Amino acid sequence: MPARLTTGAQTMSSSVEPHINSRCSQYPGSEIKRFPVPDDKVDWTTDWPQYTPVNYTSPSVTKRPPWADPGIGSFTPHFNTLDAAVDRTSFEGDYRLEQGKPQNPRGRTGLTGRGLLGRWGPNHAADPIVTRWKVDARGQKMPHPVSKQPVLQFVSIKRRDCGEWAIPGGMVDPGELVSLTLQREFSEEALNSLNATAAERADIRARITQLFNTPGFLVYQGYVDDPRNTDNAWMETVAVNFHDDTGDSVSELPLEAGDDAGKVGWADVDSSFPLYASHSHFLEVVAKERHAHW
Ligand code: RP5
Repeated sequence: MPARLTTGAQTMSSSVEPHINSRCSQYPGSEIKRFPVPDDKVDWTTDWPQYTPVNYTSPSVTKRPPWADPGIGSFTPHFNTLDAAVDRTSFEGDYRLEQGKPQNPRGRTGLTGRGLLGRWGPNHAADPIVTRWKVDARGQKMPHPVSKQPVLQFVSIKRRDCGEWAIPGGMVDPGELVSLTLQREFSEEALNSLNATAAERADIRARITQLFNTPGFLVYQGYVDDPRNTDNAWMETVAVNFHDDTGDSVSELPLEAGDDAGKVGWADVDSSFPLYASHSHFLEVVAKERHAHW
């Protein structure tokens, strides 16, 4: 079986909505424009003989084995299963193969090939959502002025590739347990930006380990509406919330304020804060679960 999360975490089902970022005209990091796919043509079951998607795989991908697969035809991948250490199963169920290539389970994207993604089919990521309560100088929870509900804050990073704020997620390495990916990615993002002594770093690392050893709340597992998705390659993630309820654990991490100048910081969980890919949806689930402002 693939290395899936096995904590005592709860889960919440997600509704299937047509992807939007995956059809955004300008393909990231390139001059490529997708073939336009209107809402009523996203579904593969809708006959559309005029569909002539652009084919694109970034040269940066083909230069990165073993992170990236070779081209179809030059290797023999085993789809819909654990292929050696590479997890080619999908949270969306078995995906179809068209002319030997995986077909995006959420429909057309206007682009074939892999774009910027390394794997044909699902590309598995993990998203650690680390939260604390927003408190005043006396340590009292601060209710939102409009909703009157307490406000959560989460650790957010500014992505280098697009400049958008995001959850500090990353790719699951072949054979890696998702629980390890969650902690590794968070530690890399949170620690790399810090001006801290070796002793401070050791303390921070210990706090992170302690928090990630508590059972998280499994927020979501499945397809991500990521702007890098294509007809043949797409992002999937496991998003887990680790919450420092008492504020005496990772809440004290000396991160930069969450403004545009910083690369990592505590940001208020609020529906008006634009986030990368499907990340806003994940935070909405967290806010509802913890009866917080959204
Ligand atoms: C998103 O891309 C996932 O939700 C995750 O946050 C991220 C992983 O990709 P990289 O940050 O490694 O590029 O779809």
